Amino acid sequence: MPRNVPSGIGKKVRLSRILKNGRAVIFAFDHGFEHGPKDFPKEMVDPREVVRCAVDAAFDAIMLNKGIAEATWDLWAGKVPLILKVTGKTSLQPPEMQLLQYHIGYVRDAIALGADGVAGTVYWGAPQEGEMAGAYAALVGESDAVGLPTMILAYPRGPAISSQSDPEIIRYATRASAELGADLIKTHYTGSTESFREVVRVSPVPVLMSGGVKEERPLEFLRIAGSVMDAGAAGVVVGRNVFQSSDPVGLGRALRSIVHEGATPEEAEASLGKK
Ligand code: FBP
Repeated sequence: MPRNVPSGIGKKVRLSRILKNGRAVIFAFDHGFEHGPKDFPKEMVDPREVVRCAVDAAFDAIMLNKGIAEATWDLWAGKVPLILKVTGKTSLQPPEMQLLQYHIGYVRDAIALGADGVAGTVYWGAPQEGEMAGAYAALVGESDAVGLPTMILAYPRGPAISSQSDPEIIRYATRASAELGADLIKTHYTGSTESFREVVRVSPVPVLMSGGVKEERPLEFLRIAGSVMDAGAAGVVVGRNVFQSSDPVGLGRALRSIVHEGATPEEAEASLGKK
C-alpha cells in the first residue's frame, strides 16, 4: 500500500546537509549577475576556478545562479550542497530600478539541478517590497511542497532606509523575513556583537551574516565573523571577502575554524597560508 512521506522530512534532510550542528559557512557566488565581472580578480574570471576554491575550502553550501551551477556541477556535486539563487538584478539598470529583484530561476530548476535549497532577495523598505515579498511567499509555498529549504537575503534598501546596517532596521527585516517563512536568514552585520545578538533573538530560524565589501585585512573580516558567532548567529554567507582574497581557500578554512571549531579570529588568521 502506498505510504505518504510525512510532510517536512525532506526539508529537514536537506537542511541537515547545509547546517552542521546548526551552523554553516556558505559561499555566495552570484556576483557575475548582481555586479558584473568587475568584482572578479583576473585569475578568478573563470567561474570554475572560484568554485574549485570553494570546494577545496569545504564550504557547507554554495549559492549559485542557474547557469553557473550548470557549468560547474561536476565540481560541487556530491561535495558541497547547492543553494540555487532564483532572484537577481543587474547593476546595469538605472539606480531606481535596481530596487527590484526579479525571478531568474524557479523551484523546478533547483530540483532539476539536485539543489538542497533555494535563495531569493527581498529589499525590505523598497518601494517594490510588496512585489518581492509576494514572490518570496510564493517561493516558500512551492519549496515547502517539495521539501526544499529557502534562504532569504534580507537587505533593507531604498529611499526610506536611513542605513542598511542600522540595528533596529536589520532587526525588523530579520523578523519580517522569519514571518514570511524563510528557513535561513542572511542579513547585514549591525556593527557590534550586542546589536547582532538582538537581531538573532527576534528570529525563530537561523540567522547568518552576509559578507559585504572586502575588508582591507583578513583579520578585520575574521573578527566580524567571530563577533556574529558570539552573538549567536548560525554562521556566515560570504563571497567577495573570499574570492577577492589572495588566499581564498585559506580564508574559507579560517572561517570554518571560527564557525565550526570555535577558533578565535586571531587563531584563524594564524592558520592562513599554512594549509
Ligand atoms: P558578499 O559576501 O560578496 O557581500 O556577497 C553577498 C551578496 O549578497 C551576494 O550574494 C550578492 O551578489 C552581493 O552580496 C550583493 O551585494 P549588493 O546588494 O551590495 O550589491
